[in-house]
Amino acid sequence: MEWWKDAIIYQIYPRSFQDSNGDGIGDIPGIISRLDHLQELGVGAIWLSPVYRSPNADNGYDISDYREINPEYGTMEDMENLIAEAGKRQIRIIMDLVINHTSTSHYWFRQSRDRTSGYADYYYWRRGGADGALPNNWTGFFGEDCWEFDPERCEYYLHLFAKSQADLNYHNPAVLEEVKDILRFWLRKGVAGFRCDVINILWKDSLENGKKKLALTGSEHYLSLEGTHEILRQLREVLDEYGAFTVGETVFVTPGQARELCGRERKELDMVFSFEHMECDQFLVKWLKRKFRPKAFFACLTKWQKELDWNAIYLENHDQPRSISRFGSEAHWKESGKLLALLALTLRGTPFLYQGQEIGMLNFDFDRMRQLNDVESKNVERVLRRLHIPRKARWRIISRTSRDNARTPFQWTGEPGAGFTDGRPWLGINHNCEDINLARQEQDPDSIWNWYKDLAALRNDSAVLRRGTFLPLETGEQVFAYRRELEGEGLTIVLNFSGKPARTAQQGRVLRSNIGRETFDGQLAPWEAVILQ
Ligand code: ISL
Ligand code: CA
Repeated sequence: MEWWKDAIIYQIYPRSFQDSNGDGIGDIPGIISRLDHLQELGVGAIWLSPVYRSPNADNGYDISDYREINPEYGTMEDMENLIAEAGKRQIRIIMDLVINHTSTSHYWFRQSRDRTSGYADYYYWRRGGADGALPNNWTGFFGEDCWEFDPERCEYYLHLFAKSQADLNYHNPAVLEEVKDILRFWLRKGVAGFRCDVINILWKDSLENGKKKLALTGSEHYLSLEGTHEILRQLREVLDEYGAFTVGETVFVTPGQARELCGRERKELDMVFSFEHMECDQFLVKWLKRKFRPKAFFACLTKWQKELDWNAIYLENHDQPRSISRFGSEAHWKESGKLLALLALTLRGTPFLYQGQEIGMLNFDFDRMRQLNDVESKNVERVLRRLHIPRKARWRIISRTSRDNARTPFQWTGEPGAGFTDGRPWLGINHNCEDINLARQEQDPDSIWNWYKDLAALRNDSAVLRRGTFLPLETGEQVFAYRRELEGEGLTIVLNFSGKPARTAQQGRVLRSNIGRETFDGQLAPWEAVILQ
């Protein structure tokens, strides 16, 4: 029961994981060829970012057919093979469920342009104002307006993300029935569950103007509303027929809202990805970075550990810059990478590791816009240009926040193509690939990769780490210490988030140390991380 409390889950961004046919694009046969890597790491499930048919305006988060595989990634047979091959290794497959919006190339949307079709109300269509004004003043997630005029229907449609991602209208019950069918389709194929994209914004209570804000004007009309809870409970009935698991990506949730979305008794989601700890290095909006303050980060993690019984633990995903570049130190690459690994694998909750994290991949080393692919980065660039922000400043903002930081191809080897492809990769490979790659780290017993494997095995073997309670011990300027306890046994974790040495009051016998220490006297080296018994 509740296998997902014991498993480590690994996120694959298929486009960048492993190419098998030299077209420079990662694919499903490529993933199958790397399952042994995941088994070696000790993961119990894979969350696959979208592999459905899609025109790729947002790399698969704009779906044009939920029952087909994107031909760039392979065939349905490949997908079935993946489920079977992963199964042989006791690895479950979790699909990405993107149901807030579809691509405007989806059949539903194309039909929806015709008011007399059965699909007329599948999306939010509205007339604009007489003076050419948009239907309301909402602003979207990618930093621009969220209404687009469709000349065929002569109305605007709502899109909270890119303009080819039209929001589905859940006021129309037919939409939810369609989604239930999609769930059944995939569950019958043997997937274990879903990661539900921006799932707490499904229900829009009205399309009235919102209170003006720096970002996301209008969000009070759709963030975590009762209508969404009702939808989730209905979906849960279908999921329960198959014993399926869900993790919701829930934007801007408070712990209280998160409890309402994933409390056991609520019968909605199993757990949620919250964002607060990802906001510790930003100012008001994600594009404005400020210095990372470890103390605020510790306080935030502690708060969520205390307020939720079970968290989805993550430091990286396909939308976030790499964690070493952000919370650690590229100068202390190995130590800080290992420290972050220790954090990710010892908090209470289900750890989600993102591809490349296990070898300490860093942010991209691009130097101009043209090298980027991310639709969000491109939109933001346009907005900044409109605001007359000079080029250098624009690049500074975008390069630190771009989602492409996490999307460069996986660095399997130090060869050209990084072992990812024989062809031209769809997105540039980081030049540090000669130093940071799996092949090299496999040879080095002291590598980040071997450390991840070791910690994953430790967690998989340790009931204390998997199920123990969380007790905060220290949340200092640079030291974070906490204890995990279960049935009289306990482990203490001490982390020094700084290039400077530190002292801690914690004591114990060293079970793991990222600098190979054997005994501990309370002195911490720069970026030192230990587990004490
Ligand atoms: O991190 C963010 C943007 O950089 C968030 O605002 C993000 O857009 C939000 O978390 C929603 O993300 C999800 O839905 C998007 C898709 O682009 C992201 O990749 C996905 O994770 C729209 O489907
Ligand atoms: Ca390919």
